[in-house]
Amino acid sequence: MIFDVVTIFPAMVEAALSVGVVGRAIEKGLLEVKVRDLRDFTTDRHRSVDDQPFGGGPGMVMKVEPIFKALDAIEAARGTKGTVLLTSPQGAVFNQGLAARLSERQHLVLLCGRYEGVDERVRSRVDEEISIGDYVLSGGELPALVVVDAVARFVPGVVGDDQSVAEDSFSRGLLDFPHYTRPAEIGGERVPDVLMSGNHGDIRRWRRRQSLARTLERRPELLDTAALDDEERRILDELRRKA
Ligand code: 4FV
Repeated sequence: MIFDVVTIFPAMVEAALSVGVVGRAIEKGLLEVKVRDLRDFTTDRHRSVDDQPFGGGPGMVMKVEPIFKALDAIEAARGTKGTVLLTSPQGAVFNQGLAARLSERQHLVLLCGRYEGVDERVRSRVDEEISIGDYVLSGGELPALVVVDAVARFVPGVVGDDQSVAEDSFSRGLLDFPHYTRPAEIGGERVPDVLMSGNHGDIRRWRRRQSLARTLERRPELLDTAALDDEERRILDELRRKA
């Protein structure tokens, strides 16, 4: 899978992509991520990427030309234009389902906004606009990194044990079950005995019940769309009766 990320802060993006699961996946060649400095696509000696807003008002707006030149260069280099994504608060709210859908594409291009945002005409070359949440950040780089990280986890081999991706929270639309590791007891708090039992059937049932109970308590709306099997539906009914 190929990612092109267009930003005025390439070092910030490269730093985040140089570590952890995604960093290793890039080293292993499972992913190709090229970070492109938007200023390399400017033509004036000040390498300007922003300008004053028509109609006045605070802040600056990102210019069209450097962004279009960057998209042209990517298309020329890759031979495909890719799926162009703009991260902005006006986009569709990102979630695991959207991550899974995007992971089916071969080539994603992520445009990172800054300042007040991009000139509206940039959207004529944007396929999808994505928001990571209803708050305003100072730039689109962090959202772009969220998208790269979440999508990359669907690429076979990126996450050591593909099983854990399948069990990732939200993959099945539920919140995750509690996790424990050594020490077995600390401050009088013991790890639940079932997890020490070695009985994998009991452990699996306990984890399912915990996921359902936590989802019912914290995010009940997720249960409307979660893909539950018969056993989970039985557990959920019991939890709801007890609630
Ligand atoms: C954002 C978000 C976000 C808005 C203006 C960048 C900033 C600045 N992007 N989800 N929330 N972007 O706040 O995606 O250009």
